[in-house]
Amino acid sequence: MSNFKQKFDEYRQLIDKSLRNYLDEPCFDEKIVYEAMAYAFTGGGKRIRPLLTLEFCRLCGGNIADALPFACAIEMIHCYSLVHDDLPCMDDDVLRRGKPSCHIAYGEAYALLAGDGLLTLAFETMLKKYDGSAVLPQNAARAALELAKQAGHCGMIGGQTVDIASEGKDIGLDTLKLMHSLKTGALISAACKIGCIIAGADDKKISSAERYAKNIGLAFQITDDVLDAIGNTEQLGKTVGSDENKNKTTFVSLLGVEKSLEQADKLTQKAKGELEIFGEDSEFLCELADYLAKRDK
Ligand code: GRG
Repeated sequence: MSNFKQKFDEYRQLIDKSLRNYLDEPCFDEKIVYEAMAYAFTGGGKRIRPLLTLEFCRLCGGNIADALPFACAIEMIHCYSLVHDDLPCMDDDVLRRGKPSCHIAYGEAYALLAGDGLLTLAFETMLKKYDGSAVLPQNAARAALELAKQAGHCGMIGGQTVDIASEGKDIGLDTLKLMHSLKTGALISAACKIGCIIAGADDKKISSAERYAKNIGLAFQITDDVLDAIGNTEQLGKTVGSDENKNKTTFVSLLGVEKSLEQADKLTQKAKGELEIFGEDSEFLCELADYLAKRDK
């Protein structure tokens, strides 16, 4: 096993365990939304966003334990977005992470509430006081503000809005890039920047982390489009071919598979260039950029 794979798996295990711990026991007998929230956490997510937060924090000299609540908050928001995205009024998908989507398992109303519950739990988790935490209150507030902005109507929700407004229309590459920079890129940006913020890094490092995020975010989405076009449902744990079935404009429909992969590669190289400021210790993030562009799930 290469070092990369080992570190990736260690981070994932830490994140999986911590997510569970941040979800306190339900405060009354009716546990269904609590269970739906726990369900939405589990089932083989790659945990890319929280992993980025932890690694950027470490690279900037911070303590991983201090970044953990923030990393998990980002994953909670990601999980909520997947639950809501799968609802019949959105993408109407029945399979997520190899399991029935949350609304298939718990019904639409509870899935909606579970998504809302995860969104609010994210802010509770970031703003709670943890024994021994060395995070400065101003850095915690800055991180929470960053996540609120990137997840909101000028970020991820904005991307989803562009997506819905584009349905049934022929959109060009610029609109497609805008949509994905918001829908996928905003949360990835938040993840990278927040890792730096928690470690108290300077603005130069935060800006480099943001540019790294923008490039891997777009490469990640291009790969997602390619996987939807030529991947396999079992491997991916979600329905493939859904973009074509829904007549969606994608990088593959505009550029074809080969050119899309070339673009993903260029963006990955650019992302890696942004790591120079972090020194030689940034090898893991270099390999992560490659992994994201070449992944098969
Ligand atoms: C709030 C309804 C609503 C939507 C927000 C982010 C988003 C917009 C919707 C989620 C669905 C989606 C396909 C987004 C594109 C980004 C993407 C490829 C998400 C999947 O992320 P991975 O591959 O998933 O990191 P895992 O399962 O590994 O966590």
